[in-house]
Amino acid sequence: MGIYEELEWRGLIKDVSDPAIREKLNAGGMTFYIGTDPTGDSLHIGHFSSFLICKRLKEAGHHPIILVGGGTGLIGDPKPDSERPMITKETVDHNFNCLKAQLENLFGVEVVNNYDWYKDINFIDFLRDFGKFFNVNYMLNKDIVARRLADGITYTEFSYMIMQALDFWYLNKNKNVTLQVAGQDQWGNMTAGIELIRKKENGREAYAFTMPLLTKSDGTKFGKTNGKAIWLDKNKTSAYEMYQFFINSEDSKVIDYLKFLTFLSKEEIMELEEKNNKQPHLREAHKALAREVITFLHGEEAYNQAVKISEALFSGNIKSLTADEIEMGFEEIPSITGKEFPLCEALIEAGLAKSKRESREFIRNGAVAVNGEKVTDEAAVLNKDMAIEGRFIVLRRGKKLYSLIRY
Ligand code: 485
Repeated sequence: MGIYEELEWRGLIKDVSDPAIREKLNAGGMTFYIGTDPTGDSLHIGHFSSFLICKRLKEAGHHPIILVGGGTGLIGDPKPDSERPMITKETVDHNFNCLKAQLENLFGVEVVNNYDWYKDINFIDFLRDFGKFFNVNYMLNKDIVARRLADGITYTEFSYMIMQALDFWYLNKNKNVTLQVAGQDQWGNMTAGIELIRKKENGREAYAFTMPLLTKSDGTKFGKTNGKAIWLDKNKTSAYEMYQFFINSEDSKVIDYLKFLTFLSKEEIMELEEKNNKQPHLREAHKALAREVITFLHGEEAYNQAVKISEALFSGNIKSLTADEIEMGFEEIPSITGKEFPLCEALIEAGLAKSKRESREFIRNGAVAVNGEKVTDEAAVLNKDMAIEGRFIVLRRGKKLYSLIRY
């Protein structure tokens, strides 16, 4: 199986600009690029699935370059529905530095900035040297522009495809880049580049292929929980949160995700597929997915910690956790401010009981746990001394209702 066939098997090939790409990818030796705009200060899991192509193609003997668009980020790739708000130059600059560090750290790949070549192009030269190669009719017919015509698109965003085309041309000329890869939404921008290279360089061929968007079974974008994106920065999405995200992925999609997001071999994934079909309750495929992605992103220690927190919360063995681990595990759980107060009042404040009478009843019946240990004394009092590392008391009522007291 060549790399092309492997990518095909993983479901990573959507559109190709030329059937010759199969042979070219299998032969190795191409320099290719994939780009992102610095619209935020971290990449998310969707970006991760795209950027993994760098490692896959590198291992097949190709040379990757990553572009972070310090220039295009100031303009904004048209979204299907509406104009993007402009971001300040300072923010783009800040985001650029964050993304560059993140990408270098994860993939060890050369990162280039298209601002470096735009900054020297003046407006007249731009119109003469590049604008002349773009027929407005051709631009209007590109999917992404056509979809915006009814509601309107500014000249600024309309020009975006010329910039991305110019990048491809520039990298082709200066870095021998002959292939651009991206998600399927980038097809129009990439083919614009292929044509620009052809026109400016006497018919020289360049190539592009797209990867499908990762979706959930209902067709919506993969990569969000409760409306929140899954970020690669662990200060924005902890390893524990990421673990929960992957462990809870849909049974019907988990094999697709393994193909997209891991380097496990075909044999390994097929074995997991069989386990997922025969014993779905063991969640072997989900666990492998979580392990592979989190270890790649944050290392083995962070992964082990995520498993430890998950197990402790599942079994109720809170005492085994450090205060930092509690903080991670309870990020989504409501908390109240700590003081010295009777347990039966704390339960009400925390929303775990409606009245003192109900509180006492819960305590008496053994339904209440403090830091994972059942408390049946109705007169129990909570204070900072009981808090784990002086910081947290974890209250539980019943099997699943939690609240955190922060000291
Ligand atoms: O020369 C280039 C300049 C900018 C870009 C690419 C080449 C960025 C591109 N226009 C873009 O908007 N990319 C998206 C982003 O930055 O978030 C996403 C794509 C997705 C995938 C991912 O980047 O929507 O399909 O390619 C890496």
